[in-house]
Amino acid sequence: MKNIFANCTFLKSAHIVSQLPDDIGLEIAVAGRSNAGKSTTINALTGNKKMAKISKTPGRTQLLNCFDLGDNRRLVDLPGYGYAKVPVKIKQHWDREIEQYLQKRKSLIGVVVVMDIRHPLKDFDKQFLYWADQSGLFSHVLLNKADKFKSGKQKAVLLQVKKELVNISRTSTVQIFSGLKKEGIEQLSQTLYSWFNDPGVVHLEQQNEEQDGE
Ligand SMILES: Nc1nc2c(ncn2[C@@H]2O[C@H](COP(=O)(O)OP(=O)(O)OP(=O)(O)O)[C@@H](O)[C@H]2O)c(=O)[nH]1
Ligand SMILES: [Mg+2]
Repeated sequence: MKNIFANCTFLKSAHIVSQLPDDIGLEIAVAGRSNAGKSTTINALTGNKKMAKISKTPGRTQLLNCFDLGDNRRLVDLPGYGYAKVPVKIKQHWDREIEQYLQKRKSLIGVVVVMDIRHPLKDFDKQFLYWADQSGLFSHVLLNKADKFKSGKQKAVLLQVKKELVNISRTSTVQIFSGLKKEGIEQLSQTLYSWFNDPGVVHLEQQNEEQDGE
């Protein structure tokens, strides 16, 4: 299988939705609380430490950073949600832009939701996953920073999160991950491949359910 992520290139940064690349093809966004490791995840996935900027200061990613995977397939690194220290005006601007992006972007097929394994499924994560499911988007949860826990504890959290996810989203999947140690990359890339290769699956399933319910 060709590794499309290894051929990833930086496309552009958008301050506002209107600056994004044309809304054609297929796009996957990386979302999650500030500091959870979204940028680190993109770097690990693409094998390029400099692809997305990483910072020890939360709130670093304040733009929608777009990456090109070829054939009109893209990754988008979103600014973290739940970051309190940016000025209110900027925060409001971002909330509005990201909401616009998530609701209006036709090429968006799925979201990777990065969480710190030590603080999984915060309220906003749950709302986000619920919304993604209702909107017919794929979602995949990364329990990142797994290197902070021993394997037994990692598995316990995975089980707990799986249990809770059932009540939040019909389609969401979850895995243990460490962007730092590059653990779980294979499972993540397989998941994203499957979305790119069969982007209609979630939409179709939902349409069928709606029809069944009539
Ligand atoms: N131990 C450990 N630290 C990690 C891991 N992934 C990310 N970090 C650290 O967590 C911090 C935040 O990582 P980023 O990738 O910048 O997080 P982000 O979600 O993009 O943050 P914002 O853009 O500010 O929302 C950095 O100091 C990373 O080095 C991991 O798997 N393990
Ligand atoms: Mg970032």
